[in-house]
Amino acid sequence: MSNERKRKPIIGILPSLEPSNKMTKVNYGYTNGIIKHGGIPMIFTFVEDEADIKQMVDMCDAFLFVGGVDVNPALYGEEKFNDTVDWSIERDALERPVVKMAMEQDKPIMGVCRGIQIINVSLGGTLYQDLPVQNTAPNAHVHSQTVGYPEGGHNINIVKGSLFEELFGVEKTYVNTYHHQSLKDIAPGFTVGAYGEDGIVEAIYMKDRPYVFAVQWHPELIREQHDCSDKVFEHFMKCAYEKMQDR
Ligand SMILES: [Mn+2]
Repeated sequence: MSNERKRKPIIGILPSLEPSNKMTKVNYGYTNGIIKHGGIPMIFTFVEDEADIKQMVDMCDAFLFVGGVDVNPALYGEEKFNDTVDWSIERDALERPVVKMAMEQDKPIMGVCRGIQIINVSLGGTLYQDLPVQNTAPNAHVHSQTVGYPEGGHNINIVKGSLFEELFGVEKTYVNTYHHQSLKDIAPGFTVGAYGEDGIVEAIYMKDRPYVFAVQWHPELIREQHDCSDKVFEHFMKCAYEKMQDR
């Protein structure tokens, strides 16, 4: 007789950092989205030793890279574009190796906002450093809404035949938007799954690993109002269960 329940996947969350307040932070929307769909969130700390980082990675079944500040442009071979560009040395130093280790271990990865950016850069892509200045599309959106959802967001067009069309079952959906940077060159192996109507990349995934994906909007903030955002978490946890190794 056994009363052991099946183990739930442990989701390593790469948190935000507020050095001025000596705090690491994660919005409840992320942890609650994971819990709702059957995972256990575990928040990383800012250890520096690569072997220590690896030990944390080994403990997790999947990884969530959350929103926050810019990515250091030196990581994709560019100089700082202007004074609006402001990155976290600590987050870059932790998240880059975690992306690479998670890929090596073939575990699911989800990125949100800064998350899509650090995943793209860590695997060879580049960014627009200051989107309001560099987005010269005639119909350029404001990607930093100042009012709540749904008033302040923008539409995204879902790419036909993509993972996101499969998940959402729609051609277009309205998302929130709070990002200073966005994807320029897409890292090798990734496919775009959604664009803003101004052409800005709003979602990517790997065709041969559909459990590695990321979005530019903030699904954790609108899960309860926006079905597609909840489906992002649902898909992530489904992948985490499927890829979870027995141990
Ligand atoms: Mn946007």
